[in-house]
Order: sequence, then C-alpha cells, then structure tokens
Amino acid sequence: MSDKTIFEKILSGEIPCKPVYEDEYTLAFNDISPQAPVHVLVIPKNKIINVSESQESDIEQMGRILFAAKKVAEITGIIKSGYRLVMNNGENGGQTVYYMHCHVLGGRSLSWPPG
Ligand code: D5M
Repeated sequence: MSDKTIFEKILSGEIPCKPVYEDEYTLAFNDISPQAPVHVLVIPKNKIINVSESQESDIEQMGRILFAAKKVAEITGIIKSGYRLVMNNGENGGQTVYYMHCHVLGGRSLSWPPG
C-alpha cells in the first residue's frame, strides 16, 4: 500500500489536476471542492508536511509558495479585489492532507473569523 499523499500523486502525474500555475518550485491547481469562485491550492515540489514540521532548510521553498500564490491571484484576476491565503495546520487547524498547501481563496467577499 502506498503512503503517498494525494498531492504527491498529483505531482507524479498519477492523479490528474487542473493546473493554474507551475514553476520550478511549486505547482498550483484548482481545489476539487471549491469554497469560493476562485479556490486554488499551491504546493511545493519538495515535500514539507506542514508549518509545524518545517525546517530552516524549507524557508526558501515556503517563500516560493507565497510568491506563487501571488501569481495565482494575478492569473485568476483577483489580485485587485483581494483574496485570502490559508494554510491549515494539524488536527485543530483542519489539515486533512499532510503535504503543505496554501489555499488561495477569492472571487467573493470572505467572512471573518473562520468557523
Ligand atoms: O485541504 C485539503 C484540500 O485538498 C481540500 O480543500 C480538498 C483538496 N483536495 C483533495 N483532493 C484533491 C484533488 N485530487 N485535487 C484537488 N484538490 C483536492 P486541507 O487544508 O488539508 O483541509
């Protein structure tokens, strides 16, 4: 049995995705269960589990995720109207896939605080 996460399977091409943006360090694709008109996930190409498990050596990669999120906002046309970046971390944070991902949510007014 494979212990690869779904996002590793997306990166290897085993599972398809709808890509929005890709560079040497990151891949961004549409969330399968969108919570807003724009809902894109940005993942690093090198595995990081989450913020809590990150190492100092992951700092550049994590910065790349944020910069890719900006690219996604440009590509999807939400850069001016605004958007939210979310990284669910661990059980209480609602993380279900243990491979770092940044949700890019936009295209409507988002409420605060989250549930
Ligand atoms: O978010 C995990 C997110 O991953 C959740 O919003 C659904 C999304 N997901 C799960 N499987 C897929 C596939 N195959 N394609 C695209 N999106 C997917 P979390 O922050 O861990 O709760």
